[in-house]
Amino acid sequence: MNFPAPDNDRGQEGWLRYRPALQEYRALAAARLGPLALPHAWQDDPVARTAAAEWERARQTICAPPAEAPRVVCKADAALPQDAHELHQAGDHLELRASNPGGLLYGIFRLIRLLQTHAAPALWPGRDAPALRHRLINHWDNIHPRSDIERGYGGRSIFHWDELPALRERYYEYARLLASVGINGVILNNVNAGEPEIGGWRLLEPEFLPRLEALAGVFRAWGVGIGISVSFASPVLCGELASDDPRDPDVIAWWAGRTRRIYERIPDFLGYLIKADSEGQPGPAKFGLSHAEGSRAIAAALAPHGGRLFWRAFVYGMRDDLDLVAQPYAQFKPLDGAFPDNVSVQIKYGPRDFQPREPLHPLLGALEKTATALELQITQEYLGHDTHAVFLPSLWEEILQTPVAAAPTLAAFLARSPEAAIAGVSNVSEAANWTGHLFAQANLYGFGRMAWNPDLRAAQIAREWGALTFDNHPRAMAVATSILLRSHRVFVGYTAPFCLGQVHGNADSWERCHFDPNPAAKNGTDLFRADATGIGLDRSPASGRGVLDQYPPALRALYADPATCPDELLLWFHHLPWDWTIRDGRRLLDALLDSYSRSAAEAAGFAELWATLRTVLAGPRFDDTLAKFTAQRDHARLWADHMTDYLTSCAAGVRAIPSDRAAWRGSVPPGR
Ligand code: BDP
Repeated sequence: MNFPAPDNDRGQEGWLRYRPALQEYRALAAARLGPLALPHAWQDDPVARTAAAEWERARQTICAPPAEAPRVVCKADAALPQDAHELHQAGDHLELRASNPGGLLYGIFRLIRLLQTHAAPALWPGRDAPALRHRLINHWDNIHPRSDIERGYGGRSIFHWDELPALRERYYEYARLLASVGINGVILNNVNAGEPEIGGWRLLEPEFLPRLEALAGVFRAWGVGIGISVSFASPVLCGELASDDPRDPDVIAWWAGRTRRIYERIPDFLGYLIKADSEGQPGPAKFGLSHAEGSRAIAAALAPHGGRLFWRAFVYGMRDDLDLVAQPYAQFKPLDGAFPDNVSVQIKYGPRDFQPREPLHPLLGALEKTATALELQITQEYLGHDTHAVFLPSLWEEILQTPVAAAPTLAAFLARSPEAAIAGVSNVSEAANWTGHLFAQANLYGFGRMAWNPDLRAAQIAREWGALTFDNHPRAMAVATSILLRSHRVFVGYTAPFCLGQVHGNADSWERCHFDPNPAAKNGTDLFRADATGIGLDRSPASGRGVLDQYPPALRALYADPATCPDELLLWFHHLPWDWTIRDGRRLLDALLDSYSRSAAEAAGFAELWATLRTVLAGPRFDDTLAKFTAQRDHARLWADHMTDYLTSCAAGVRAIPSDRAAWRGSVPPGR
């Protein structure tokens, strides 16, 4: 059987491949699948109309129901929570109740997913509601004059600001993909909005308003709001004021005026995202003000319109007396409750910077009087760009299920706040298949699903994505899930075993940044220490770094002792001798070297496993993905060899890479 049928999809259809269902399934399902009947009040609502059109597209292609099939009747039900829906069989027809048109759209996408995966009609009824109010994508896309994505590893931006307000078909398709997994907000540009050469601050200039308005119209129809990243120095950068002091009445009036003009044209505008006092971006520190004080003028400008300000906690450099990873907590924890109500503090999952693995950021779950937004990175900045297959829901599950100070898990902590948010840094670009590597689509898909339900498990998401992407083909699904569910462990195994970080090089070329290993450049800094005495960074209580003091007592006790600290976090918290005995009885150095070589071999196995699908999956998706797995195999080998040589030399007290090895760095091209 050649199913899924070979086709020319390069991956542009993503997981929304509406292919005809098997004959047996159609015989079972089609008779109930008439067109959607909208409640009177929603007849002209753009989101409800989108839902009806999407339903037509799906039901006709997947099941081709008979003309007399009873309508699927949608009813508005104010008793359901925002964006929730409930589906049940009512006599001869299906009834879909929803709180709002968004709830209807998500209900329709859920039903379509059930049809795509051939779920028996008895399994269709059900109720579903998002756990979090804000499910956001953050683009790190530059505006002008460049249209690349932060650091270049993400490819070209899908937004063409030079053409807007003229629209491209691709914007609609993108909004559709996002809505299908429950995303309801998009920040359009890079957080480094104050950089002159990438022009993010310009989005507040009047000439950009019609362009924003045009994009807002596209996304609105799919229930997705738009927002932008702004610079703290916008009043100055836009050339209108000499100061950006947030206490200055002119500055306050400037923000209010600019923001009002946006809302006049985009009443459902989401708000702003800001990176302040971080990596050179301006902020309130120069006025001696805290982040909370600095947020007030901008938050006040948004408040009358119901807008939100997402204020990032990715900051360092202000407290040089502290370990880098301890700085955000030290700055933000004392400000709990001091931010205006419409501010969320947006916190990366780990305290360092989106490493392949990190312990949970201690600020997550520590803010009780301030809304928290969890920031994840869907793009694989430190995880092999779009060359390596790395299924991030495995990492996110680990993070979301970690206990925090105020709740049994981070997921539970987030879900209990009415303004809770998850933001994911986008991995979407101009690539034909959106994400470069086909398997990176699984991360976008998985991000949406986990933002909707942070308790969802990676294994379920992998199965869903495999079924949707490979049209239920059992072998393709088995291969995909087998690779996906091992991929994060394997990648960590050949790049950062035992939480050894951050050994990626910055590289002289923009595109290679954070792609190749360069441990020699990072050793001896606050990142890691490898010398003749041992390896890892000492953050134990005895180190005096104060990092562990920021964790809840149970985690503090667990991490403080190298005998109880989980292996996967060991070298983050401890500097240990090379012959330290880890829990399974091996010497640390042996275990490290074993991890590199085994994991690189396992990555090579991904290419072989994928190649077994040649006969069932012939077509560009197969070929493009095989090329990616082959490059991953080679790059994993390079990582393993390089790290093996380097650590062996450190253990011998030499600390150098043999010159015949140094030459290969840079020989595997990154994906884009
Ligand atoms: C780091 C990136 C840098 C971003 C920064 C951030 O290397 O390009 O601007 O994070 O999150 O991961 O602001």
